[in-house]
Amino acid sequence: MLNKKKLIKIFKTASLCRNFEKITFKKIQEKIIKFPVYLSAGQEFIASSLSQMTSELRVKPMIFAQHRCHSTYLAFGGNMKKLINELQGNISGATFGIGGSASLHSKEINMYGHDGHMGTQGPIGVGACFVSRKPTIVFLGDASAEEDYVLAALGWASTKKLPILFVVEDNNLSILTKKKVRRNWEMSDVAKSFKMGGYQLDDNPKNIYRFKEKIFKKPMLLNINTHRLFWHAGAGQDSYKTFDRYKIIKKKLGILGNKIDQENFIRINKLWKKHSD
Ligand SMILES: Cc1ncc(C[n+]2csc(CCOP(=O)(O)OP(=O)(O)O)c2C)c(N)n1
Ligand SMILES: [Mg+2]
Repeated sequence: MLNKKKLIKIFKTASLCRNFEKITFKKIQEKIIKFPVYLSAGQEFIASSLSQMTSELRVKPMIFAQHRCHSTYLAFGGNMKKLINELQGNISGATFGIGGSASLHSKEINMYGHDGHMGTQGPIGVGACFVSRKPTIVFLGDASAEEDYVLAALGWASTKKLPILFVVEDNNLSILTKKKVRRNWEMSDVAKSFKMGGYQLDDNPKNIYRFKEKIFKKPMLLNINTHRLFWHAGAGQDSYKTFDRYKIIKKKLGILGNKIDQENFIRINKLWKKHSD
């Protein structure tokens, strides 16, 4: 069960991710960042909860993310200075200033940069897990999960009983196209049909945390419903009514929630200033 102490830890990580994206949003508007940026605000409790779970399990998984990966990188301990530099195209960036927002790579946290083709992280992650048998997390968008090669990779992961966790960050959108327009099935059912654990849940940390003891024992897929706060790419908002888990949990934590949020904002702002050209 997720107790208050652990919830606060997860919130601290989520707050780091959220404030990073909030400030990055401004930097895009100010044209300090000059290439496409995929903000992950709204979805940060997924990576934040999983990083808490893996650290409690004392597991440092291989991480295969996709384009919307800032929160994944930060939540699992990626260096923020290197991310700031990366977003400005500097050689001191996480991927030497040439990977950009979508392909964050970090040897320190075992995170493999994405190549930009939706869903390729599926078969690549399965292959890496198959040869190494190391605990692995593959993050997929709800649209990327639809790619045929992802489905084939799920089958192989199941057949070989790999210690792999597929996480579908289901924001119900492929750029602007809703899931119901694209398909009439769910990834959790696909996983079950491949004889692996397949679950449908929301991004409330207490619901994600429930899977702590189950992950990496056998292949499993968590389809986690979440909400993208900002545009697919760049700085803008599709709707001001979008559900915001961060706001709810911050409110629940009261004064402490506000304090953590403000401290992160000040700290990250300073860091951005220090590392801006
Ligand atoms: C194979 C391929 N087809 C199309 C694209 C263009 N494209 C980039 S992101 C995207 C939508 C991705 O949606 P999803 O996987 O749900 O991730 P989200 O952006 O919602 O986080 C599309 C169609 C691409 N990058 N690769
Ligand atoms: Mg999506």
